[in-house]
Amino acid sequence: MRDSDSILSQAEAVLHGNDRGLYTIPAHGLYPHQWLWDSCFIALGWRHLAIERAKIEILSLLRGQWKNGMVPHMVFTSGSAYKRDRNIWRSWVSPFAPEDVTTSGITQPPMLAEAIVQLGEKMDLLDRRGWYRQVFPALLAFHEWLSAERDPHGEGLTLQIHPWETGLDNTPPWMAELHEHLLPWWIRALQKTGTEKLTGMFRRDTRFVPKAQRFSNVDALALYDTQRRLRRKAYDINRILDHSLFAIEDLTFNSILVRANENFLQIAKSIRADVPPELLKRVELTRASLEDLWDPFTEQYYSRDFTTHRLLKTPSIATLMPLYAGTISKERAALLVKSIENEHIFGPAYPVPSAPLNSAWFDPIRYWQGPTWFNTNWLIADGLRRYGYHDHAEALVEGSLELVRSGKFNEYYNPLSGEPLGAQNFSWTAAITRDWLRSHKEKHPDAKR
Ligand code: 9WN
Repeated sequence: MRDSDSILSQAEAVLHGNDRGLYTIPAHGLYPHQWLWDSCFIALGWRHLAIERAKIEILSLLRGQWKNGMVPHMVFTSGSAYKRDRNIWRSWVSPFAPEDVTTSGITQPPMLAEAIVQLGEKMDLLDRRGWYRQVFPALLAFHEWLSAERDPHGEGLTLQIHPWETGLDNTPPWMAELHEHLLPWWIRALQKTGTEKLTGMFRRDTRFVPKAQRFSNVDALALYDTQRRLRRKAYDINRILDHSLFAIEDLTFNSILVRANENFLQIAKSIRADVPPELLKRVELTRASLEDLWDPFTEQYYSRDFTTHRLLKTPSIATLMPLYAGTISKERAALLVKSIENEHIFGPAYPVPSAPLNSAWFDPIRYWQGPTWFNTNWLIADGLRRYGYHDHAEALVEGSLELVRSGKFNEYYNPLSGEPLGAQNFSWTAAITRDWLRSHKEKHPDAKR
């Protein structure tokens, strides 16, 4: 067993190893660019080490902001080595893309406001207000874009157009939709003849991580096919929706949005900035509309099809995200907590699995279909505290820290055995470890952890 000081310094070494000056890559090899929600979680780690560096992490993310307000899910590293990656996206096909950097053409869960507030907590009042003023225009533009472009019917919930926008790539509810309704004929044909296996040769990800720990070849083909269709429509939401591609009101994304809105309003209030009345109304509506995702029969929340409003009743880690939103009733929160307490659902030896154990999709090593991830644990622990479940939150943090005591800061872990999986020296695992240990020390200076 290593003590917390050595874990802290090992976590710091991971962050320094992945630091590219302006931003921190998630991991060597597999993830050599900047990602939206990664940088937000990574900044939580940097804020305890060097607040200026933490600010740079967020500001460099904003270099990629589109003229219409979208903060893209990836900002690409420059240089000829990554030409192929930039070419997959070709952000320049959109008139809204920035000129100085190339980016992806979709977004990711809006963790920006949370990261901005968490950084602000490390500053004195004057610096905090200066920081908030510096980032407010970009944050406002992002929230206005989310509301205008991603909630075209004014329903309060935003729609997502690619599984990558949820941050949970091959998560069961999206994959179930894909397999049942949206798999293109040519991928079905490859699948039928077993020839999809050949495409494995062209996959870059499985050069770094064993195949069984990533998404399947069929899923990989479908993810890239969907991405290419979005590119062909120049990432123009009207053209995309006209062709009824994937459009899902994702539970994780919208739960995070509810909380992001609260943080956004807090920032605006603290600097006495005006929030357009239309946006204020939408914030209220979003909070209320999250309840439309509740299913009284199975007593849990789900994502929803944007067009038909059908609930996609496949449970996943998203099921617990309304705890982080913080606006659901105590009674509903209690039902969610029960499923975390249940060792056959979300409570195995190393919680919280990205798919419940009693799901047909559950696979303890396959990416977002079973393994335990640090960022979703950070969100759930935070939500548990908001509902007064302090002991549950502590147990979850302790259980997660147990996973890194071996000194391995992996991308994800087997929830049954604790085995480290995915990419090694993964930035947000290290950053969140630092955040948990440091925040705990600040609150309990004499504690052993
Ligand atoms: C696609 C960077 C990102 C995370 C996502 C995770 C994975 C990318 C991928 O890696 O997604 O965006 O290549 O699979 O699912 O949450 O932000 O760490």
